[in-house]
Amino acid sequence: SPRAVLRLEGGSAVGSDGIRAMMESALTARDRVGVQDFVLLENHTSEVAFIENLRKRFKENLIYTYIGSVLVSVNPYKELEIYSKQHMERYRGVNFYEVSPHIYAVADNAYRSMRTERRDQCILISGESGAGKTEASKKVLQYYAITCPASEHVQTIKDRLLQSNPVLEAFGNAKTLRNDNSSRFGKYMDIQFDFKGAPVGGHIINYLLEKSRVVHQSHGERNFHIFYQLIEGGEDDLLRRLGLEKNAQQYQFLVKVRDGPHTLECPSVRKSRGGNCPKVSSINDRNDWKIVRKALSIIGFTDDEVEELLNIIASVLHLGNVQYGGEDSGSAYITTETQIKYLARLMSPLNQEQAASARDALSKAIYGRTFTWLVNKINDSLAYKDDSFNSKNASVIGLLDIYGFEVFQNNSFEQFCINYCNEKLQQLFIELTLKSEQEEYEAEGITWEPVQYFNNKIICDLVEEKFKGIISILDEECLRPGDASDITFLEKLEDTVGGHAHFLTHKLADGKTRKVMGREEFRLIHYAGEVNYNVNGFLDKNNDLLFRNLKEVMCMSENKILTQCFDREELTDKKRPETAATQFKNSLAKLMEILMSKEPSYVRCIKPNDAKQAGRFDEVLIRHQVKYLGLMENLRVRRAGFAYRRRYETFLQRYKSLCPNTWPNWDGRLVDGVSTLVKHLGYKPEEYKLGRTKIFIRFPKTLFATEDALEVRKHSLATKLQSSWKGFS
Ligand code: AOV
Ligand code: MG
Repeated sequence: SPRAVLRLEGGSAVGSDGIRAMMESALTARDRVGVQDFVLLENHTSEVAFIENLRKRFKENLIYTYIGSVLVSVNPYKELEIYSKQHMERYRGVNFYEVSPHIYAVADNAYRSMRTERRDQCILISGESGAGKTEASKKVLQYYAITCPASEHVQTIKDRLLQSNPVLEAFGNAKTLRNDNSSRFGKYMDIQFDFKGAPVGGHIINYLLEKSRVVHQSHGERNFHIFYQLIEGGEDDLLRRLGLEKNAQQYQFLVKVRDGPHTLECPSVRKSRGGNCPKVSSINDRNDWKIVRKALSIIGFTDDEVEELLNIIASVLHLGNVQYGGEDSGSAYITTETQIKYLARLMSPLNQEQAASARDALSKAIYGRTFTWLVNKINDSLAYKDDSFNSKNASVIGLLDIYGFEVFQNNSFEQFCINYCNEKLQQLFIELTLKSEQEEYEAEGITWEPVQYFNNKIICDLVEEKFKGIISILDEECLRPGDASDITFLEKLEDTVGGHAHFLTHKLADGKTRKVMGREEFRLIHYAGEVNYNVNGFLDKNNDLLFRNLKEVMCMSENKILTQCFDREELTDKKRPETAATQFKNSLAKLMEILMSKEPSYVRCIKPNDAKQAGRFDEVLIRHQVKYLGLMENLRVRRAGFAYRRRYETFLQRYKSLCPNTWPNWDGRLVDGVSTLVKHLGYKPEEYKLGRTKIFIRFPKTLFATEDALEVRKHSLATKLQSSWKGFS
């Protein structure tokens, strides 16, 4: 109940000092900690009131608030004591509204819906970079691992599910300017449950790893965590075998700073700007190494496999240290003394620039494919192998944690893909929240008035439409022989989508130039903000080509992982592979289908400040997120109809003591019982509606009044009881 929760959250003691004190304390608690569900706000159309409520709660470390069934979460940037086993227990099997808002409530609710309705669920976590998506998804997984029933086999799966996180984060996360542990790949994880509700298997789908990070990072950012973990934490023996030194500064891929996206490297620049940020105060690479190494074993990697995996990681670092000089003839030669003779042979017909870029392409390919191999390997270990278990009969909860919307000084192809992915997710949110709300009213036979939304479909179309979307145009330039370049791509964009309301370049309609934009940039007006993309490198990254002879060498490798990553068939395959953007687009389309087939729960994460600091509530930043996440509209939709809805049995059970006709039991039809009850309570006809299975209450204050009446009733019962005790003694 809202009141019960108010007391719970406010922590105020409700003693036996009489009902007035009790009511007052409940009310002051509400003043202090705000409302746990935004639909209870008196002034629900006011953004000021919305943000004030968030702020009150944030100050009290109440980072979670509902909008109906959507959970809004504000990143506290500090450890809170709300994730213990006791907390988990508190949320098990309890109704959404009976306990204070929590990610565990969302997890539990999805689990129970899956169990009782036999319907697959998914939990969609969104928000910008650093808002807390990955942390939230880990909390959900931990909740299931701790609270779901387990046998010995299930325990193994639970452990593996949990341990897949540190491994994938080591290889797929990195420090960016926005987040010290930023996901650089998208992840969708299915957790499969058997008929007893025990997690018996899992499956992960990964989306577009930002592999360009392997060869360059912007100032203040890092390469993937695993490189530093290995160098900082790797045992001396191991490092010796891998030929690595215990000093990240030795490796060009770890110290190189290149600010622009895809700026061709220049040795002199590199020398003068060496030293990225190998150490980060919030990260303990040495310790993380131990965690990752242990996790690999738990997941089922043999020592040999781990060694081969690390061989690859080390090779990438060595590869990065291969450097080229220029000959008078223009051909490159390798200046570093390394044993990698094949590189010398293969790369010398290229000029210096080409050789460096071939080296980088190889490094990216090796790393990217190894990452996919890793995901497959984890999937093998999560697959349920018992023949008696038919995975088709399993119920599934899907967990989506992708890279959040991001804007940097310099934005390239990767940001374009990441932000496009966020557009798609927002689109899904719009469709599903609107749709499900509408469906509920329909199913219950209640008339409803639709609410106006900003629909970002227009931006999704701009990016993905056939023939005239940005990705199509990019592909066209990638396929076009001759003079196609990043700049001709930009020109084509101007010709084709120049007039689009969400697209801009430096060219103004009257032929003048827009000064704030570079000549190599286009701007997209995303749902979450405006982003300038520099087209430099778009074609290369989209083509994602690797010299054939480099592939051949990889196929000949003795490293078993590499030979699995580079399949010989690829060498004979004449078909042109799909471009990176098209692959991504198609995989997102598939993802949307998967998500649409499940019942969604939403977690909307908000980042409180850009400084990654605890206790700082940056109002401007938060207001912006509230706006683009569509939270006010979400609230309006929720309120446009009815603020509260309860199944008849739940409603009757809770309030039946308030009416002599329903107390202690109601024998007739539930709907008649509820009808009798609310009439007795004095509900006016415009305040509520009776659907097929639920009562819909329009205003929160109606329910509050009923809750108050319940408090009074309980109190008078207690007083009666007390006086009868007194009579005894
Ligand atoms: P993200 O997943 O949304 O960003 P994370 O989940 O990695 O963001 O959160 C960023 C950091 O915020 C974490 O490393 C924690 O330090 C802190 N944090 C987040 N949630 C909590 C919480 N509930 N309690 C305590 N600290 C938290 V990105 O992957 O960059 O889009 O791509
Ligand atoms: Mg993340």
